Amino acid sequence: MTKAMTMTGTKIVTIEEYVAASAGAELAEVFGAIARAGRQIERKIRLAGLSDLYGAYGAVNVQGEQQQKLDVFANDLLTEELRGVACVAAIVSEEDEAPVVFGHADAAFVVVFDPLDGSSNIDVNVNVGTIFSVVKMEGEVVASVMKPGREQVAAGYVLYGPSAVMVLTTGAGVAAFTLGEDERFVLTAEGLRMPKQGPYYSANEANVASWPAVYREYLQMLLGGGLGGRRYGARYIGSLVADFHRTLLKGGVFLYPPTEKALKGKLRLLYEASPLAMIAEQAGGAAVDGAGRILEVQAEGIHERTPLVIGSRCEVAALQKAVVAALSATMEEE
Ligand code: FDP
Repeated sequence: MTKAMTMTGTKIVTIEEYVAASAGAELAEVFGAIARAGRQIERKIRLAGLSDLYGAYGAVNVQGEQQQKLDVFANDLLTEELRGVACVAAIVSEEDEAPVVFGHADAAFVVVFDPLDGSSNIDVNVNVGTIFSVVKMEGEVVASVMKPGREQVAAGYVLYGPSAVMVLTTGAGVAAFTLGEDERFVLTAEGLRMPKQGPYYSANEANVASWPAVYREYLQMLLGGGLGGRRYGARYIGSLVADFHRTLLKGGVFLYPPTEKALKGKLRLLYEASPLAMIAEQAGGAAVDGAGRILEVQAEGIHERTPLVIGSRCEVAALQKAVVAALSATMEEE
């Protein structure tokens, strides 16, 4: 990883400046809007206990999940900030059943996002995040966002933790920006690389009994030193952005396999798995839905779910190999 300049260094680079230099002025405006929303969301989360912003909003979203007050706040903020950007044609959000179309003529992009991921952690003051993906507007909005993730123009997330960090890629490596006291996200690392193999696995092990056998065996293999003799430790926050951020920096694997109740897993393809997969690959890591690369999956709906295994190349490749072998053994039996 290349350490970028810090607030104490001589040169400070903001997100807008970085994206303008690496990917052009229009995309810089999109990131500027997300950064402004991220800054306000961070502040609301920090002060939520003082302003009665914990707890349920009283409605259920399209996923059938109880919306939290901060989910609604974050969704409204991102929507309104992005509405103000002329090159954004529409947004697709976890919290809205259908795309919100802005009516900007000849707009180049659609932004897809989960405004506040991990929201069951909000009330207990544990890290949450915003995940987003930028795709080209080509024809209809829905068709534009349902293309395989390899066609994303850019992707990123904001992690609201002890510090607020935005990690992003525009297809030329991964950079991280930290929210400073002057309310700007400034470049703090670029050229981030995920270790080839890591020290941790990250999964909700309460579900193990309902995972397919191949995932159970994979976990046993990790625990038994079957991957180069490494003894893995367990880490699970239950907030995807935070679990992914640790995996990006330290290496290892995060997995949310299919379960008996949720055959396609729990996580969403377009605004959770795909953007994080783009970041993982840009950092030298990998992401699969079992047998296949996440970035090749053709979506069938905007709120589609997918199993997700993401992290260091070594751990992800081992899982993928095991799933492919299990599938071909099943096909031979049939
Ligand atoms: P949450 O339900 O709190 O919003 O996709 C949502 C998500 O959190 C992810 O952030 C997290 O990785 C996962 O669900 C946690 O699911 P489990 O509670 O089933 O472990």
